[in-house]
Amino acid sequence: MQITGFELIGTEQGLDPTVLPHLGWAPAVVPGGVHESLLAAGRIASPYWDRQEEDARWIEDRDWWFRASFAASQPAGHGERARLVFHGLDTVVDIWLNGSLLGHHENMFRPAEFDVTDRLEAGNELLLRFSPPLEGLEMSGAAVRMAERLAKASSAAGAEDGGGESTLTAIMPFASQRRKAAFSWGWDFGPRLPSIGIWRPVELLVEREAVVIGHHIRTDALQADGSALVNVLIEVDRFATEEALTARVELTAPSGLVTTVELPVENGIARGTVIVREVELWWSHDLGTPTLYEVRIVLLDGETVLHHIGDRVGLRTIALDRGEDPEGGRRFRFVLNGTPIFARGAAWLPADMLVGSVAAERYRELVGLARDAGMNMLRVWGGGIYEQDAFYQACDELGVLVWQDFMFACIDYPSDDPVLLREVELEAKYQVTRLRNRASLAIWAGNNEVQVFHGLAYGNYEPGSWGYDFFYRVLPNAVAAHDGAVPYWPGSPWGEDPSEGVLAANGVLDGDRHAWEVWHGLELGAGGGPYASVGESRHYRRYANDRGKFISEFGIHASPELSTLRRWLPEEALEVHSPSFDQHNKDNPKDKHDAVLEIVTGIPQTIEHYVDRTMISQAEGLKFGVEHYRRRQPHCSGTLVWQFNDVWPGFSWSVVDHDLVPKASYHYLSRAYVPVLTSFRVQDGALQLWVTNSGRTMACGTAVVTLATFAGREELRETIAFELEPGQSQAVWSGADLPLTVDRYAWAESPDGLFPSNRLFFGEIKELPLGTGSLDVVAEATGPATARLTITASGFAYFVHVLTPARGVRFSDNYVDLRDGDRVVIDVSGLPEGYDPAQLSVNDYPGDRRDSALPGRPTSGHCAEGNERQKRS
Ligand code: BMA
Repeated sequence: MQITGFELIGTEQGLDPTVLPHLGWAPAVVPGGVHESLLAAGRIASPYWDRQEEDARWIEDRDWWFRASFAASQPAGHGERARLVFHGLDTVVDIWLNGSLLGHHENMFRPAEFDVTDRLEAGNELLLRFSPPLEGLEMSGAAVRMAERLAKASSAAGAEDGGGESTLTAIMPFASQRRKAAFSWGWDFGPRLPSIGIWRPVELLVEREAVVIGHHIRTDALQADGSALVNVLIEVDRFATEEALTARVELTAPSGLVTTVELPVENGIARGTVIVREVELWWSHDLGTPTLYEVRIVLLDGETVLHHIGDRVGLRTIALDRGEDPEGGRRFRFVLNGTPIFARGAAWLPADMLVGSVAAERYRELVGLARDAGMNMLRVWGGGIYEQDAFYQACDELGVLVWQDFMFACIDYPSDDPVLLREVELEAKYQVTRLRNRASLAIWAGNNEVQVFHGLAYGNYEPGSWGYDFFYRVLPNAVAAHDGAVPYWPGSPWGEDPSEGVLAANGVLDGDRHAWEVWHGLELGAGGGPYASVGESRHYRRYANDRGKFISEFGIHASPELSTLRRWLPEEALEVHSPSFDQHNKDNPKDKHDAVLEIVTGIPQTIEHYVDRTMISQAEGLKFGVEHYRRRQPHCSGTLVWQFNDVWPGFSWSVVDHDLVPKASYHYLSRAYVPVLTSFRVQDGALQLWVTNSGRTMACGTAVVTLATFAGREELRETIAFELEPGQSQAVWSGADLPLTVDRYAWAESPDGLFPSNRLFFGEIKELPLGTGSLDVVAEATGPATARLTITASGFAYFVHVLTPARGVRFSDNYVDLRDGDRVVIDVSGLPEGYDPAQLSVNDYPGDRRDSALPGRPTSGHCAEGNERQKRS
């Protein structure tokens, strides 16, 4: 039974609880938290609107009490027990049942469970007190030293804001001692808004004699005859029976084929290997079907059913290939069902600052967007949360692999502290057990960037009280003991090639790396330089130096679309670097992008230009990076863009904004992440066409390459036939002595639709002779909320895009380039009912065209309404 109907109240600390009944309680959002409850009650305004974020700061300093009453008949029957399970409490909490203390808990990443068999009455009162999440913590001397060293080291590595006070130096030295999501204290992509409250369901479980407390359906091997060896483990807690028990396990394939096994329970465990014939494997969506089997587990005492549970699991093997790489160093390559893959994806952040109330539909939509962009892996970043079940369910069903960090990020953790150590042990066991049946789970990584930060500060990775014991003993042991199949990796990034010294953790010869040479302009192991200007040192061209084996972070900022900004900033703040604008950008300095924009597009002055130009810089940069890394397949075997989504409506590296509106980069990535990619590169003055096959089958086709001037003169046309093995990437054509000048472009297309068209320019975007053509747009309604746009270009049109009139509008394609006479058909869905598609506005870059006719741009009436709503909420 789920316990609902909670109420809450906030008080000063140290309040005498006997006065509580006389105070004014308000309904609480559970699962959810304090902020959500106060928002629903109209007691605080949206912290995301304008500069209201600081108005919510007081919440983290109060005590917050939650109460609920529930009826229960005391377990009367012989052999019954009752347990209260709090699946997620955020974070420092004392719990009372019927006036007596049940216990204290301070880890949001593992449940609090209590046997209440002898404490239940007919009517029960549950009371919880959440104390301020940082209460009682003192900054440790080690943390102070770390912060000082880091400030020095990061300015030496080229960080412009090195030495300034940040979450990392001011708060994490406290917060790292307590198991709460690190990002909630503010990060370089989000505000300080620490969630507090009951963030996962509360259940009362009445159990009889024995229950299944864990299960693991693990695919150990795939056999030549089309069957799979599946290891089945059932963990049983028998608390009131001495009888011989058995566990019956049934696996039902989509075809209807059932595999059944019955296993005796001995010492709390039933284990056995079963052969699943005609196995229907789980594949990532790009390589096959993410098939799931229905699982039913029944615990039996003779013929009597004591307990039963259900699940859905995928059968697949996953491994990490770290074999020798012929170009030097070691591979870092995932192998799914025996097939080496190129991981194409992004880093996943919590879907909102307020992690307890993210709807399952939001997870489904976000993961669906990732899948639709061709992504086959999302990395759950270590400064956030172990995600909600709805996230993993979406990944399992939609065929998206998960790189799972343990929740540690960017700073030393005092791993010698026995209380923290105990919490980490329990948390690791719980989370590994919780996620081990997820077909999507591809790897566990110890943390985000703890080793690199420690290495920067101290110059070594010697054992010590900085998390060493967690990342090299506790966490790998938990993965080995409770999973035993999914690989463990000590951190993201991590690498251990001795020739790279302290930079090995982020080196190019081994392991994964975070490529923050671009954007942050740091010197982190990929080499290159010296650079003529700050802009050059952060320019996306630097990706081309990177010979890393797996790039688990690389990113560039871009503004959300103007319609999103209008929903969260007041009209007068819609100016580049207005105080509200800058407050929605948490990276420092606020004009960091300018040095690169100056080179790529020119520095934008208006908000419209800011949106377009930052989107161009991000989209072109990520395209450039992904193409470079994919050409290097199989030496490089993965690109995970930083970052997929946003925790609030801000300026960040995300490719989908907080209103779930995709940025231009999302559409560029969709084209760069297709299984068969063609890309151009200029090598020693020659123009090369590359084909990269990341599919499971041969890629056989033709590519038509043209070289033309923007004015429309075609100077070269060649048809190239190619045949590539799965996993192969190679130049299939090269043209020497061609005039590769800024007034020309190269174009590749597939006559049979095997790959999307691609192009290469020979200068920065701002240098190209663009903007002389025109677009013809035909818009037709295809249903009450859908439309089709047919756009035809006269002259070359760059960055042609349709703007979204409302949240939730989806385009089958967007931000495309069209040559003279090219036509694109864009299907639009999710329009507001009855929306006239003729109102959709179509623009390109430089975009001045749109300043004349703007029928479909979000009208001020529409946005003003939205703004009013935000202000009121
Ligand atoms: C990475 C992350 C985050 C950070 C991002 C952007 O390395 O792991 O800590 O938000 O860079 O700076």
